[in-house]
Amino acid sequence: MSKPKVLVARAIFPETIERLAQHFEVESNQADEAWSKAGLIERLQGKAGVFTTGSERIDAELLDACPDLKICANMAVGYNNFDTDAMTARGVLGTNAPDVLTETTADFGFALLMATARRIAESEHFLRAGRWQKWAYDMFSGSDIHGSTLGIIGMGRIGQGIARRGAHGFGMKVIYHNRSRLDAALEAECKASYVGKEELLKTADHVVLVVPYTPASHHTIGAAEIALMKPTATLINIARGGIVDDAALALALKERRIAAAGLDVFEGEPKVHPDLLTVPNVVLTPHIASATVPTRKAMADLAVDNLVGYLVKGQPLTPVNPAVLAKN
Ligand code: 8YV
Repeated sequence: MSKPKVLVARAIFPETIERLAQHFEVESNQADEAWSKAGLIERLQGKAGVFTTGSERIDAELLDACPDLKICANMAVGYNNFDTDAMTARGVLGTNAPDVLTETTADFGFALLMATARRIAESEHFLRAGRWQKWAYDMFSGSDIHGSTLGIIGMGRIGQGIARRGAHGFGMKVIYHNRSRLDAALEAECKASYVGKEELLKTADHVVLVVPYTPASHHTIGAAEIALMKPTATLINIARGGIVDDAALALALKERRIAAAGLDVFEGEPKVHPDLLTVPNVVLTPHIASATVPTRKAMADLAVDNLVGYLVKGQPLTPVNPAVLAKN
């Protein structure tokens, strides 16, 4: 019997391709060419599955043009690149890659928080530029992490990981806001107290964003929300581009209405709002929160497991629209 065909949309570990090849006829993109939507659609003809990374938009137009497609396996926990309604309506399963990146991403959130609050990137640029002539008592004074108030918006697995690091490792007071409140045991474990969004913005010394992107979470932080924050506060976005109004943030940073920001994700990335590139009080990283070799391998493995699980064994591991399974 011939093997089902799958497409890997972006360059990936060679061992990921090898694993897929044990079960499927694989077309890959190891040259990491930038495919247009039409190019992606063309390559998806006859394919039962696609391995996506979060950059490929799977929408009604694409699905209608690819009638053989049964599953889109994202190598990412976020899946805002999927139009899940359109997928469900056409019986196409989507899967994501949760859990395997939680601790790595929480580590990075904390690293970005510390780099931002303690002005590590800004002072390093100063040093590299040969501008360090003498020590001064007020050189690059930042804000403390230990003992401060950490406000987390989005208290899923990654948010909880950040809360644990802050509360247990740095003695921070942790407050959070989320669509739903955690159960008491989980709140106690994270040493986190539930507050309204406005209270969080007004009282936190450091605000970390970890909410998934949906139309409802678009611009969770805009000019009005920034205006509520302390002038000494820092804002960290490791969630998704579009959760923050980047233009409003760039202006606020320029006018020092908050102290600093750390951003790993951007509206319209890989483009970055030009004003963010010129303000000194922001740390900018290119969407690398999950980027350690073991974690990226685990994410790729989970995407493969989902493709094999669904197309070969009939049972995916981490479906995002399980209604498709019920229909089958
Ligand atoms: C990915 C991410 O690296 O998992 C997510 O949702 O944002 C990152 O970990 C990125 O989406 C590429 O797949």
